[in-house]
Amino acid sequence: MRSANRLTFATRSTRIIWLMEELGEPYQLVPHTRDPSTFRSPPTLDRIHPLGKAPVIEDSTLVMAESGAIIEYVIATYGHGKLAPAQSGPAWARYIGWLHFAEGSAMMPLLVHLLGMLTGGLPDGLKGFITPDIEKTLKCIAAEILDNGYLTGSAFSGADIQMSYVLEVARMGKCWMPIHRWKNT
Ligand SMILES: N[C@@H](CCC(=O)N[C@@H](CS)C(=O)NCC(=O)O)C(=O)O
Repeated sequence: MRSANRLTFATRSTRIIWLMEELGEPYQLVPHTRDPSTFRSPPTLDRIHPLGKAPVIEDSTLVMAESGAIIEYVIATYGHGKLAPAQSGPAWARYIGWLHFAEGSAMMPLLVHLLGMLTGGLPDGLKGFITPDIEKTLKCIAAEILDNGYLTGSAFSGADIQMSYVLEVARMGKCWMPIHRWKNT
């Protein structure tokens, strides 16, 4: 693969770097530095993809954004059967469920919470709205890991890589706790 673009400072791009390392596939890492005052991506990323977000990959003539989709594409193209269950049956259904859940549902309340922390606090109404979602999300993840070891059963997969950054945001937002403690909540 030609490049996996990384926006410097703890970002979702770590998912793609981890994935490429797991697969042992060669890739070129291109760091982009956030604007220190706005914390947004620099114009160099807009020149690669109109969304101007990281991660974004370039593979031959393909330019692709959106981490979950990138993971699915990379595993289908370079996985050789690794890091995803076969494409049918309950393990695959769980796999795509977690892969989509990460950015489709789990990330939003956690990110709103984190942005609130970093910008002086959330209004009570918004806080009250997202807090139950955060609790349900984290309990659900913890239950799955405690029961099975990994999110899609006993095998490590791209879904674990995708969900790892959700836990990283929970950790940054001081909402995550050691896994065994969830049992008693
Ligand atoms: N849902 C997208 C989110 C991409 C995203 O928001 N990336 C952040 C870095 S973690 C970014 O580029 N932020 C800079 C900006 O929005 O200006 C994905 O999973 O790839």
